[in-house]
Amino acid sequence: MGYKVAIVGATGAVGREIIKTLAERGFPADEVVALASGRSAGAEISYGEDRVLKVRDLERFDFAGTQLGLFSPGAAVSAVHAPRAAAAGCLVIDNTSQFRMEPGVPLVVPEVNPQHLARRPKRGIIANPNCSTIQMVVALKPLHDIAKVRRIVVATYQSVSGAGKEAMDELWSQTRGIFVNDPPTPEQFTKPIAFNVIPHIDRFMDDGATKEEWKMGVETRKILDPDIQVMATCVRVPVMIGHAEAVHVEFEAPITERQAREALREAPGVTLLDTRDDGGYATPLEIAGEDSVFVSRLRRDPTVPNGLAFWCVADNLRKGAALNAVQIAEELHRNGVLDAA
Ligand code: 11C
Repeated sequence: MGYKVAIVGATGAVGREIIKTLAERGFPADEVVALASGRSAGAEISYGEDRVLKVRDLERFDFAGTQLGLFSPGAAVSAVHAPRAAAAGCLVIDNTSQFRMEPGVPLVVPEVNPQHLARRPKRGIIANPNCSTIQMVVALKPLHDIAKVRRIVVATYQSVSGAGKEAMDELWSQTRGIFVNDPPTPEQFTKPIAFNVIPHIDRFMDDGATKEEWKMGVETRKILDPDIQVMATCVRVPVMIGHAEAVHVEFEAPITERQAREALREAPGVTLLDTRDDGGYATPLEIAGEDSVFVSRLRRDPTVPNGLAFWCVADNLRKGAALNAVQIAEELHRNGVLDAA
């Protein structure tokens, strides 16, 4: 027998990707309920080849009898409805930043710390990390196992889909606007995003970092190792789907480039694409829709002891969000945790 699964934020870019991913991977769901704000109630979303889900109003939905909730509605909505769902016995996988750093809420990337999925967490909520953290820790895990990561300096190149569907529309209309002499008016971003790059994602914090940069540090420590130092600069680029990162890592112990290559070739969730010739590296345009974290441009960093540098790219809507959440659900299913709900 399959589960009753609720998708909260079903009409958003990530919500739609979650529905698609559940169908593609044949997740054992008997019933999938699409939930969103009352405004979207009645809208239709396809599920698999031949089914259509009619969106229902989240506010009116009773989670009793629903074993699994995949949430991606925005932090403020999760803050109210994830605990409500958990209290009704529904195990929540929350894709927002609302609960990630709270004690008692596991923050999970299945390739890195699946041990947290062996039993139902006390609060009934499991958090999905931020997309830019997920792809970095998937690539770092096999290297950390060899030589222990001490410090990371990372610059990100993040696509507009990370900021949602309206942001994707804004990139499209600004790009078009430039060709028809209609100057871009920024709404979703602080400056024009077409033909530009913007070193600002999420709000500024007291120390001058942005919250996106802060998340990369605190989340990496919670998932991989509490001693790792992270210095991040997060940048929005005019790309529709796929985040890229230039990652510079200092390790505790020596690690050769060859050891790193071998480990990355074997690592779950990683594709090493690095042939050191024209085009022998991954870019967002060609990996959109793929499940892997692609690692390219791996090389020694001779400016620090035990240093390596690499480039990594992943589909932020899939591995960075929907796929990671569905992989968490699959692992919970394999462990029998959902049956106890
Ligand atoms: C972006 N990484 O690209 C963000 C989107 O904390 O879940 C995801 C924000 C989050 O804008």
